[in-house]
Amino acid sequence: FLSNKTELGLVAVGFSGGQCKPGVDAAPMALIESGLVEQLKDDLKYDVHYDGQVHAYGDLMPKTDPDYRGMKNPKAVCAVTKQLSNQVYEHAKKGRFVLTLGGDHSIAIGTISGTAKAMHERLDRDMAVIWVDAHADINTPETSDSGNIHGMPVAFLTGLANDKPDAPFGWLNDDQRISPKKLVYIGLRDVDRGEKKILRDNGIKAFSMHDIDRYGIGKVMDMALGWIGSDTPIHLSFDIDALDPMWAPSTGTAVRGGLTLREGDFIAECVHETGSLVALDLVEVNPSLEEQGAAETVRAGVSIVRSSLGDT
Ligand code: NNH
Ligand code: MN
Ligand code: MN
Ligand code: MN
Repeated sequence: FLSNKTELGLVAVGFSGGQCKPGVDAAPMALIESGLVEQLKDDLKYDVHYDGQVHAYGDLMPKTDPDYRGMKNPKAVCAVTKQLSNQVYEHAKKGRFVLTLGGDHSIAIGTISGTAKAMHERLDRDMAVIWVDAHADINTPETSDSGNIHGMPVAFLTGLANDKPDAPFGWLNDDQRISPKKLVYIGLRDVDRGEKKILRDNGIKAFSMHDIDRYGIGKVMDMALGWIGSDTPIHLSFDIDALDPMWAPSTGTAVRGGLTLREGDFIAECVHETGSLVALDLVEVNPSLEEQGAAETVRAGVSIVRSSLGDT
């Protein structure tokens, strides 16, 4: 009921300005070169709408980009996410499932705002977001220690880091935002002090690795999907660093004690089975880090995508 299941819009985003390590912009090409698009077409029978490009948004890059409220590259991230939001929206409003290959996690400001707007328009419904990550990415510019915007996208998307209309991300309208009540985290294990307070103060649902150890991934998925409820469109934003570095070593901020690849695939399969999944982001694969592990990390990324799209 939510999207025409055979139609898929693919957006490849070669952007790394939400953090400081180069190389994450090369992930879309690595994923595509490993045969992902053919697999979506031939094995999973999707009608793939892809413009054949990895977008680097070179024309949008500002000449100078001084820090603003401690944020690094604010103008660049703002311009890229605004443009990406429209690209994703154009696919989603046609009823296509939207697959976005990042890039660092700052791009979720673009992808989620794009699908949220399309779901508001098409279905008059608030969309839910499942954020699978070692990190909560809900720092405000003021609580962030790093200034890296990839640690802040959820704060902007929920409106918790309210911004003035003329400031970066002032372009986000209410219909492009999500409710903190419709947000669920899975896989957390490296959450900053300020973020913990934000999660607590706003009653945000979060399943940490501790919860997964205690209940098992099956029960956690039942609880996560139960919280969201049926008949709600879901956007899955999957940071590859949610997986243990054993499975995904090539990522900017690897944290030990993470999900097995099988648990990651299981999460994706369960969300697919709801029939409510409307979009997937796969982010933070960085093939230039831990080069011996790059192929393994790309394979893990492909596996998560396939599982999200109905491969069993
Ligand atoms: N919380 C830290 C920050 O705000 C790290 C975020 N890094 C990530 N997030 N990779 O997924 O900078
Ligand atoms: Mn078509
Ligand atoms: Mn992240
Ligand atoms: Mn992360």
